[in-house]
Amino acid sequence: MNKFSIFGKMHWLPVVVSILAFFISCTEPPHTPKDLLKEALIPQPVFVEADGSSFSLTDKTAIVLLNGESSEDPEGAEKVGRYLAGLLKPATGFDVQVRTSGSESDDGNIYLQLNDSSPSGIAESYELSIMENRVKLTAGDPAGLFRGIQTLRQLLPPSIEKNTPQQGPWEIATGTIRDSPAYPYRGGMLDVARHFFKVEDVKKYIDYLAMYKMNALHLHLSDDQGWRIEIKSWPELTTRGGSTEVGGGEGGFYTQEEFKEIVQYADDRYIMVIPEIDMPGHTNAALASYAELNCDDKLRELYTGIEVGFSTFCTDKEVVYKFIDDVFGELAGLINGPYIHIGGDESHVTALEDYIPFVNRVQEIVKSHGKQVIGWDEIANATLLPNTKVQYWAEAENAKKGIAQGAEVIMSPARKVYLDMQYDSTTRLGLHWAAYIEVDSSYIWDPATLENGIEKQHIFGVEAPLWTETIDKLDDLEYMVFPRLPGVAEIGWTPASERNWADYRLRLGAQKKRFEALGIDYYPSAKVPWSDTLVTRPVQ
Ligand code: IFG
Repeated sequence: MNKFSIFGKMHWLPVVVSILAFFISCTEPPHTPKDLLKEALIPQPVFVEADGSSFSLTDKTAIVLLNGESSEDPEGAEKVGRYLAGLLKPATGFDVQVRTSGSESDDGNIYLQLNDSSPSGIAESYELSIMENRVKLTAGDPAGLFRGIQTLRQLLPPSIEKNTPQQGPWEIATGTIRDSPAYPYRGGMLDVARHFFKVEDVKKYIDYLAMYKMNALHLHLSDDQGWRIEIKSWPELTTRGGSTEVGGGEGGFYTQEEFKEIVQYADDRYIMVIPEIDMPGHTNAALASYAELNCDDKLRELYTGIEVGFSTFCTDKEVVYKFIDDVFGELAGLINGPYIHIGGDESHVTALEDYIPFVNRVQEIVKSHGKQVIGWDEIANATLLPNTKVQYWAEAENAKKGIAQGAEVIMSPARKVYLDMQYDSTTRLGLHWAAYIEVDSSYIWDPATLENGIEKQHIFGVEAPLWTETIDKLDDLEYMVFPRLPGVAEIGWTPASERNWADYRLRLGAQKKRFEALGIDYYPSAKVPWSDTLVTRPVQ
């Protein structure tokens, strides 16, 4: 008997396979972005226009550098092109070629064009034009191209951030983005004095600043608990002053070669490094390294606690100014930007009549080395040099004294952007002397209206400090920095008129998969609708 066997001619197999394929394809279709307006970008660009299709990045895509009209810095465009190729490779597996010449005729490429000015006339501006058959990014300076790359990066699926090959497709919604920063200075500060962070961790922090179009890294290199930068003419500063930290750990310091490595890494991301040597207060590490810096010529003990305001340079000894001149002379030769930060905060044991001439003289020393001064808001009690900038952290009256002298202000209100503040009373890390700062509180403010008397035209920019009395590892840094840092970046970049918490919280929630892809240990604030499925801006 010819029994029908299910293993007869297997005519049924193709039918089963196609039914299975249909159901699989219905479960999780790859996300094909079609609406640029729904993409969750941080900072929110100034102008976005969608045209409803998508561009596909493939293994045929090349990065082609177009010669903009008389661009001053052609190698800048190539540097950005190589950075982009490096960004794309790990997750896509594509060996994206960077071509220093080529025409716009070939389909599927990304074109970078560096012009000698931008339509907005604002530094770091860019225009990103995404068409079905090509992407074109133009800017008036390499930094603008670099900022535009960060937008392009956020338009790709979050899996682009992974460092192992991922499943595509790699599609980008089409349209046009024109963008430029509201403020020229948008920074993050890292206190490496209370707890030392090694070069690799500082580079990671620079990566985070770069992702959100920030352009300044303020490194707090010295304090009561530690001196973190090699000064060849005063070696005890690091051999002794760098030998410990809060809690008594081993501390550490950057050799000048390591510091130059940090500066180069930042420079490659169009981020300037601003070194701070805090003075005349917050100086115990130096006072414990060289007896002559003390008025009584007695070496101080190393300090591993977290009190402030108990130390001061001896402001009436000439050797102190020789010391400062040597330190700033060596530092000035190591940095890529025009600024040196002289601190000036919490000099509680320095008499005001000594503090003022001290700050006046230190500004002249910085100027003699070709750099401009930034200082905490207390320095406004001195006579500020024309380019000196005042960093507002606690006393608005000090900031206004600076404005009265014609100084610009960097806005770092502790109650809004001190990232070492606890989110709420349950946060296991951080302090709360200024405020508990949840994600919404850190975002819902406008630098130009926060304080009467401090208006937009007085403001150079914003900066989010991370003090590290209670932070000693990268995971803890990430927990305090994310998700508040992106909000500060948006405050520095996006005009206040374009910002509101109801919209921002949705865009922030859509960053979840990006944070996870990057291995960022962020604080999952209940204020934010963290979203796994939505990689685009939920419809409002
Ligand atoms: N204030 C001190 C910092 C640090 C901070 C911790 C400034 C300018 C409190 N000075 O902020 O050294 O201790 O939140």
